[in-house]
Amino acid sequence: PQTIYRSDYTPPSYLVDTVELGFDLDPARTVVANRMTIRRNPDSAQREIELVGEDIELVALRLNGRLLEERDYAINGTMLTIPNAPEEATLEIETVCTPELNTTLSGLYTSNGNFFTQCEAEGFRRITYFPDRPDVMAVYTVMLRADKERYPVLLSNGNLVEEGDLGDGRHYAKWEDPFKKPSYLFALVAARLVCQEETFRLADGRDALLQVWVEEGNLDKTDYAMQSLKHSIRWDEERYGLELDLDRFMIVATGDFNMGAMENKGLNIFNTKFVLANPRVATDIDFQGIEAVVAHEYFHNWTGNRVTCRDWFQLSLKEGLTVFRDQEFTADMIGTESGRAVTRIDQVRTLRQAQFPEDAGPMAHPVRPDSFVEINNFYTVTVYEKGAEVVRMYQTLLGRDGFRKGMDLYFQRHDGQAVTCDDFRLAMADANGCDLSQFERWYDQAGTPVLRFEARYDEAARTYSITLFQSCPPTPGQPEKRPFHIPVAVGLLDREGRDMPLTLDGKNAGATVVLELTQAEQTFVFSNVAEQPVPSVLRDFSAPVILQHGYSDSDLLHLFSYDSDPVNRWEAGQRLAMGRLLKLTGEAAVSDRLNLDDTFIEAMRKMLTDDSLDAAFREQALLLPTETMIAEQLAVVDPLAVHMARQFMRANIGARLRSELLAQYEANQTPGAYSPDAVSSGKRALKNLALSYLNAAPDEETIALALRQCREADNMTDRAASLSALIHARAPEADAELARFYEEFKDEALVVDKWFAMQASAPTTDIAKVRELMRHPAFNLRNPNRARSLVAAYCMNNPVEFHAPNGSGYLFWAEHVTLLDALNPQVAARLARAMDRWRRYTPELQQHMKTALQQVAGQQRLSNDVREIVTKALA
Ligand code: B3K
Ligand code: ZN
Repeated sequence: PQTIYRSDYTPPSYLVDTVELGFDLDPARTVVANRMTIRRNPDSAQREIELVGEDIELVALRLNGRLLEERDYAINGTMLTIPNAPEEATLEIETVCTPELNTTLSGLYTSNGNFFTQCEAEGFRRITYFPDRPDVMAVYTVMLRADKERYPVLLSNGNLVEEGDLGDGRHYAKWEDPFKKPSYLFALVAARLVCQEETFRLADGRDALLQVWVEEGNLDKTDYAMQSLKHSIRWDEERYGLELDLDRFMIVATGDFNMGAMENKGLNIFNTKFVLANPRVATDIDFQGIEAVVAHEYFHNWTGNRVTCRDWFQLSLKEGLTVFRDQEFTADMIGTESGRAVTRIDQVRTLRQAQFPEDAGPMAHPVRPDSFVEINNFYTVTVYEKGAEVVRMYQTLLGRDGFRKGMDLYFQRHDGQAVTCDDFRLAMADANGCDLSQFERWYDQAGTPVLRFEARYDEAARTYSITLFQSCPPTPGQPEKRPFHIPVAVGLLDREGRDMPLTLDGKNAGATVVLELTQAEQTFVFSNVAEQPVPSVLRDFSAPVILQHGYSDSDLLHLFSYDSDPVNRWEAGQRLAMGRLLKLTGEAAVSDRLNLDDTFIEAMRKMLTDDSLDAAFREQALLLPTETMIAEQLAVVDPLAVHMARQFMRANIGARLRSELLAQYEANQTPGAYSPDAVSSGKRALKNLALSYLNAAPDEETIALALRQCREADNMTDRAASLSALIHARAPEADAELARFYEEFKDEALVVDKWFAMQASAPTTDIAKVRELMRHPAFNLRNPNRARSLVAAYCMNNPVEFHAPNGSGYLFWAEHVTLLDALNPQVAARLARAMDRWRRYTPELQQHMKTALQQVAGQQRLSNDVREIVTKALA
């Protein structure tokens, strides 16, 4: 496989102005006619026409009406080149493909008999020969022809301009997208579907038609997606002055999809997981996911579609920015300050759970990578979530108004263009008259910066000085790092826990000040400091860094009780827990007599019972760091010891706070009709956390409680939580409840996924059990959601069983990465990443893991996707 370098970028040799596509849709043999007007790119030195095509059969090629013979062009692998071409030309290409055999779900494929496309990143080349790169933007017209009975609905990007009958049982629809777009935003759907639709008045007075398309029988699950879409349109108008630019906006759901959803112009295609919801089948988390993903894809219309990426190295230009926008939307939708904080805490948890490990492992890459083998491997938490943190830092440094000015300038300069992350950074800098050149390092340097501070109070001078130190560990290909430009939000708490008014450089700086750290080491001096404070550093998680703290237990308890910044208040609790979890892990490896101090339990008790705090916040504050997060703190990981330590802590909380947990369990019931709003879902979250702690130290009463909830729940959140509690408690009733659950929901694919995932991720499911589940009639490796719900859930969310000392989990992994790779390389490559951190485990486990990795690497036929992952892991 070939490595592609960012530094090798050259402009396309030819530009495409218009594309007319004609599809004769047939699952076994679809004929695609592509007629393009092209012209030589004045910015390119290259003179040949360059097209790419993959897994398609070329039938005919015409240049300005003349049929080309084989000697007129060359095909080399996926590349088709035409030398000696004129300045301007009409190029016509006819190809054939087989959608029903396309298990990769990239390009044109069928799902449950319906046609869908997925073109990002490089799927369009699986539909026709094309300069399939995002800096080639063209205007598309699409003609779809298909059997009328089987495919009554024919959709593509933009506006419907014509439809009708073709006689012979077939019909057609013609679509025009007035906006120039890169090929990765092309989409079509030909299907038997039904829709919920609505006209919606836009800010400028125009009416837009909004549609959510699903299979018949799912129309009772589209309300929330439709509502989320309307909220998203409104929000983008109000917050950024960005309007929907089409007369029609469609969302279509498919059960076979590699990721969450796709922002094709005017025709977003979604995984059913992020569309379908009602209280019976979807949890609070599912509702949240739908709102966020619908918003994310909608926001791409401006950040991604109107302004797109010059090349795939710039992916975070659209993804980091759009994730930031959907995060802000989610926070605004909740509205309250504490609600915002809870969403921020969720984001920090995601970074710690997934991005920091990625940044410290063999796949570590900058937000703007320097090279890749397979671009689909770079749709990562680094590009998305760290990318969003980078965008957030502009807002932290420039303020909301300054950030908005930067956005306005970005669109003013680049609407209709394919640009780079530098263009975005320059728009931010120029709109605010500031220099953001050092900020470029956030795009170029991989690894999570480590921040440390030393502070000194001078009683006589009434000054408090904080010295901040930064460093960044080496990552593959980047041994040395230069200092980052880091916004560090700081507040000082007095003895009573109140914020002290801050004076910096003689100026009043309020309760929280953003210190700009640009050197490896820098000192900031606060004056008029009346007493020795406790510093609250990195408030609101103002930068994606690891803060190595030197806090004493009493400092942390102080912050946990009083910090006015809810994120740092939560953080103090996490640090209190983490310190103990690490100690317990060390002890668990050598002894079975563990101990947890009263101080910690008392802090938890106080938090649990503090009714002045929202339930949602208390739930976050009581949730322990995950086993993955604990493992990241250890030089050598013994997953069993980590699991035992965390279980011990959970059981202790369950037993020692039993009466308080029971009281909160009752106090946070949500009677009446289910609503997914933040207050109700926060209550359910706290109630169900209480149930899970109680059942970490199970007895008849706690099991009876879970069983009653499982039998009486009228919504999936409560049903799933109680079933999970029964499984984890090893309750004798768990199996019967699992069976009843399956029977009740066996026709709801997304709920069956939950049923598999719940079992696969439970420490009660060992290798024999997971293999038995693989033989269940409802299991299907071809469907990505189902494969993830069982195989990936076991390999990634069940650490103690996956890392079984005999290596059985790793063999299971190797077997299924290989099987999946033959079907769907993208899904296989995600699963392959379960081994990323293999070098951190005990020597015995490492040996087994290496064997499994080598087993995969040694396969004759392996996709570039999986090969890149295992090669980098073994390097
Ligand atoms: N842009 C798509 C992701 C495409 C992934 C291709 N392997 C979804 C999103 O980020 O909105
Ligand atoms: Zn996106």
